[in-house]
Amino acid sequence: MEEKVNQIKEEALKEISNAKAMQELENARIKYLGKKGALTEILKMMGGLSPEERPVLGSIVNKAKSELEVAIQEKEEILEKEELAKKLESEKIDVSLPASKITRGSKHPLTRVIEEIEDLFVSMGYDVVSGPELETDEYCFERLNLPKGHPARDMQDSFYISPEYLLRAQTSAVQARAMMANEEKSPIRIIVPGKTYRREDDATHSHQFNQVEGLVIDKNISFADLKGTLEIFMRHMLGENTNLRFRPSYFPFTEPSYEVDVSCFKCGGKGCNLCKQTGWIELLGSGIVHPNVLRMNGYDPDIYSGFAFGTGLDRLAMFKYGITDIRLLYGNDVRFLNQFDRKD
Ligand code: FA5
Repeated sequence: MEEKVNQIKEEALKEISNAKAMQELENARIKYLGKKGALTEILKMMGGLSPEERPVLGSIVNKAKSELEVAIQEKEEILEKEELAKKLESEKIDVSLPASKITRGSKHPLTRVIEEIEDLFVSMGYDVVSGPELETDEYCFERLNLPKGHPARDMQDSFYISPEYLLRAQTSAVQARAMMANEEKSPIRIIVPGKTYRREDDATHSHQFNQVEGLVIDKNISFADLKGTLEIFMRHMLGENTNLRFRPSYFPFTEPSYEVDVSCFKCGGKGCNLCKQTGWIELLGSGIVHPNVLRMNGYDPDIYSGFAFGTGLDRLAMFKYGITDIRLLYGNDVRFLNQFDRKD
């Protein structure tokens, strides 16, 4: 029996040493050490031996098994090294080549504009606040002097979720929220950048767009404060030589109301394609907070007055960066976005 074990062992060692690939080595392991392997089969025959012979044979077989295991492990290491060397040879990695460039994302032009506006207004003592995009009819319209059925609601074709809830059509909704949330009814100085939604879609209108709202409430706030603030705002965003033109307009939550045009920064006001030869570009709505709005949201209009404005951020970004179609801002095309990849 011992001779048989030795014979199997020698045969196995030969096969192990001749193995040229991992699979051949594995085949040898199964053939000799596997469940039905040659040495395992010998162990199974021990039942027919005398009690004295059994431990002797057991130890011979176990010794042979561990010798084969060691041989397999050693051969495995050799084959692994050989395979790695072969791979390195065939891949021919040139370590002197420059590493492939990691593409870095860049800030979206809208994010840049929002951050620029926030920095400016924070430096003037404003707070940046936000409100829900899924808004109630009450805050989006009713508390802004636009009761149900008011004809001015037609100017904002809105996405209603239910008769009471809609995707907010204007950040002005946060005017009412800020006034209601202020329990002491103390002065307010806020800007509200955020997403707004209307049923519109063309090169200059998107169903989802961004606005920034401004609201100041204090004692003795006048049109002069509104005008001065908007001049600082627009000159900061569009250039020091920007002029403003206030045109009387109508918004139910401000009285008087103005639409504000800025002098065309492309032609300096002479007239060009961008400003449709008028020299002016319409940019925002504004006005003096309507006494009804103050009253409805808990402020006494005999003590307090205020101004508010709301501008489309997308349009501002389009003018600032010369973008011709609003849909480019929402297309997620990296070729477009990469153009704004600056170091800041
Ligand atoms: C308003 O939304 C008022 N809430 C602004 C306001 C605030 C007036 C405070 C008075 C006091 P208007 O509907 O004009 O106004 O929209 C304001 C700006 O949002 C527009 O000048 C335009 O720049 C932008 N805007 C409006 N609709 C769209 C749209 N579909 N896509 C992109 N920008 C839009």
